[in-house]
Amino acid sequence: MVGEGDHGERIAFRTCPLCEATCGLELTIRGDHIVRVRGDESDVLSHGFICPKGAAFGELDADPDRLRTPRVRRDGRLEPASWAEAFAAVQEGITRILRDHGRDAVALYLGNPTVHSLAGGLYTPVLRKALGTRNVFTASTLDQMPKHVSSGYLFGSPLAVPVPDIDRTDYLLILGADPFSSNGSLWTAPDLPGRLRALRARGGRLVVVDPRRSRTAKVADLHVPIRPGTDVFLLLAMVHELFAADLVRPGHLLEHVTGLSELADLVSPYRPESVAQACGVDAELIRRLTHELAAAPSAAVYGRIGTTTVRHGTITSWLIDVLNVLTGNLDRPGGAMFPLAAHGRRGRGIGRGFQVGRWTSRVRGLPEVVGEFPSVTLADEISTPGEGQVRALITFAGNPVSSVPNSARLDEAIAGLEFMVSVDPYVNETTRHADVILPPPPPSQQAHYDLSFYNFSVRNVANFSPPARPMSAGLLGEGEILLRLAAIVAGLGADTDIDALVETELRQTLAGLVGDTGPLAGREVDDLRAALTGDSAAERQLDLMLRTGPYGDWFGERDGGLSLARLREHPHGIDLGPLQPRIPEILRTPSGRIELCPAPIAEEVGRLGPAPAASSELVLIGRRHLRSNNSWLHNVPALVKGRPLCTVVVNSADARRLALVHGGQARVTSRVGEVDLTVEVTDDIAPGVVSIPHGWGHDLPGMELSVAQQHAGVNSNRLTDDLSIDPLSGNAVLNGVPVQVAPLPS
Ligand SMILES: Nc1nc2c(c(=O)[nH]1)N[C@H]1C(S)=C(S)[C@@H](COP(=O)(O)OP(=O)(O)OC[C@H]3O[C@@H](n4cnc5c(=O)[nH]c(N)nc54)[C@H](O)[C@@H]3O)O[C@H]1N2
Ligand SMILES: Nc1nc2c(c(=O)[nH]1)N[C@H]1C(S)=C(S)[C@@H](COP(=O)(O)OP(=O)(O)OC[C@H]3O[C@@H](n4cnc5c(=O)[nH]c(N)nc54)[C@H](O)[C@@H]3O)O[C@H]1N2
Ligand code: SF4
Ligand SMILES: [Mo]
Repeated sequence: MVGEGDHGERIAFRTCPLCEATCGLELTIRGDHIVRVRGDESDVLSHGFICPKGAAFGELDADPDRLRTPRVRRDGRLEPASWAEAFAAVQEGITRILRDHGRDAVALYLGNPTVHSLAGGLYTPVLRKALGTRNVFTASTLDQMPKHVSSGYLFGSPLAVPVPDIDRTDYLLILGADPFSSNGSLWTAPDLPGRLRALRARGGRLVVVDPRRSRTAKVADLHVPIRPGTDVFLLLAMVHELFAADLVRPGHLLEHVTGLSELADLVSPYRPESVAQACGVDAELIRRLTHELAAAPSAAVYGRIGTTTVRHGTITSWLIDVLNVLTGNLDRPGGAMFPLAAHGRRGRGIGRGFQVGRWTSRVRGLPEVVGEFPSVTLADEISTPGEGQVRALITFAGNPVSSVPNSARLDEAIAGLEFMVSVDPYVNETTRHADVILPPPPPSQQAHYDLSFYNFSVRNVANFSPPARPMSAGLLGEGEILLRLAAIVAGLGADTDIDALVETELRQTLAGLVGDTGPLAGREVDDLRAALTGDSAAERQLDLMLRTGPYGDWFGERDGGLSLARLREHPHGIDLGPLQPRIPEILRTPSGRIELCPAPIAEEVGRLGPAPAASSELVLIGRRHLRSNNSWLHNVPALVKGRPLCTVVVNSADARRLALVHGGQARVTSRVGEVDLTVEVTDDIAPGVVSIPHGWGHDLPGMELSVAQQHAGVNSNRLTDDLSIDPLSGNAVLNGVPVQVAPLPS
């Protein structure tokens, strides 16, 4: 929504795309400039909350280093080019490789902002399908893939991820997440700090399990420091204790579960005493936590990065939901619930279940998971010669050279590619290797609707942001960029009439709906097509999804239902109410039940064996800071000012033992590499654990990030190990990496 104000200023409302919280921003725009950013007080979900990143939206949007024209490599240099020249270069580079070496010779890497972009959500699947390669990699295997696999086995659908019903719960157990810094993940709840404070103010209890006294741990009723990577044992012992103390009460879920007795057998070896040493958590405390959780009127267990990016991420993620089920807290108000997004679909309560490994990666033989391979093996596929070797790479909204373990090796591999094209606004660690860079418009010039995060939202809401500013001359929408790439790799050529293609697709979907037995049966395709609104193909597609969704107007068949036009009339969003129970409808398992003890998980627990003895080996974990976001916000002056954020945090006992001093320099070494950086000594981290944030190390040659380069820091993924993965999901192990730390002469 855009309104004219005094002094030629106007206000535009827009959902912030910078993290999963989806806060409403109020942008004041003068001429062509965003002159002020505030939280939108009327936003139905965020109610005015924003963080420093949202406040810097204007600066980020106007970043002088942002590319405003494509780049094409000529004589080794990335030079400005027209769109026609850029697409012609892509066509030439890719077509040759596809023709000579087949589809698997071209790999695709999709990065995190893909899920923050409407066009990315709608059209990266089109590109993926057109490309037809098995070599698909995404940031998911650096992040939450274990949760998808766990949900796949438990509920039959990798996307059925329950979220804590924070505003109604009495007890919240958080493991390995720091929402005070991250603002929540797989958990869309703007102002999580405020919501957590409200939980405590109404007498609820917050417990945080984390090797660090994180910002969230600092406000909790109880902080339980744990040895990194051992949550799996803590949780096994908690499930054991539920059975041993006769506290298993699935309640309303009882008729919807299978595998209870197999589960009891599986956890029987894990008495709290048998895991206490490995976890560094007292057996009595494990019992107390379990009894508190069982006794709470309502409760939710939630885990994030510290429970997924670890050696046993999938079984850890599975145990979290097992606890939610066994205490009767899954799918009930105040527990862990499944959102139903406005563009989402209700299920049938039964399905084909979940499967991995339909094909395997060429070099390491790693199973496909949700149609992709682990990002840790991208370097292997590029560097290992032979039939099926990756020779070209397409990156979309990704910075794998920064984000993937053993980044130095991946950097070298990518440098050796025959051809690379990146859809990205910056020349950064990764895109400096590209032959062609296709820049998207700045976020203020793109329409926005959160196709991803409304699936994890603590209330069902819908909010559409039209572009706040018209697209600058010389730019191309992200949807058009993706569709042109898709046309090229499909062999249709860069000049294909992509509008005609999407129109055909849209009409096919409509034809399916009118030919179906649903509410649109018997209606005319032409009438429905004429009724769709939207200023772009992506917007029309969204309109269709909203209108035929669970709250949709079904083209007039349902009074008061949602449509894009209706959302446009509500620039602060529409609240669709608190979360509602969804079991059994959401289940897609063959049994139509929650499968508590799926075979692949039981086998993995079998391989896990007993908890190891206490260890004093030094291990590395990460951390996030409110002013940062992965690798790409360090070029905004407001977000990097002040003391450097990229330091190694060390416990005071370790510092004494290793002769490290606060403010001094240290060298951190792992199996794969080493980095030198400043030491911070504190007792907010457990002994035996050190922490370095990821996303830094902006000092590689050929980058064009003038601010970030002055605040380079070091890349923690020069230390993380590409050979270390969670076996069930292929997810990278980013926490609990063995390292040595030694002082450097000052
Ligand atoms: N050691 C360690 N490593 C980690 C993590 C960790 O905790 N520790 N965290 C992991 C996690 S959770 C994640 S999600 C990954 C992220 O991994 P990646 O997705 O590979 O990295 P990002 O830093 O998010 O890079 C985003 C890229 O998108 C570009 N971009 C920004 N906006 C847009 C846009 O609108 N359109 C397009 N096309 N591009 C855009 C940026 O310039 C940048 O190049 O990193 C992972 N790596
Ligand atoms: N400010 C900011 N916000 C972000 C991002 C960002 O980079 N900066 N990134 C976004 C992305 S892509 C994601 S995926 C989310 C992540 O969201 P969160 O998971 O909430 O993010 P983190 O702050 O990394 O929290 C992980 C916590 O796990 C702890 N930890 C590490 N290892 C272990 C372990 O073995 N066990 C336990 N129990 N804890 C452990 C760490 O100390 C840390 O406090 O944040 C999103 N939001
Ligand atoms: S919390 Fe996330 S969505 Fe909200 S303003 Fe900050 S970056 Fe944007
Ligand atoms: Mo992430």
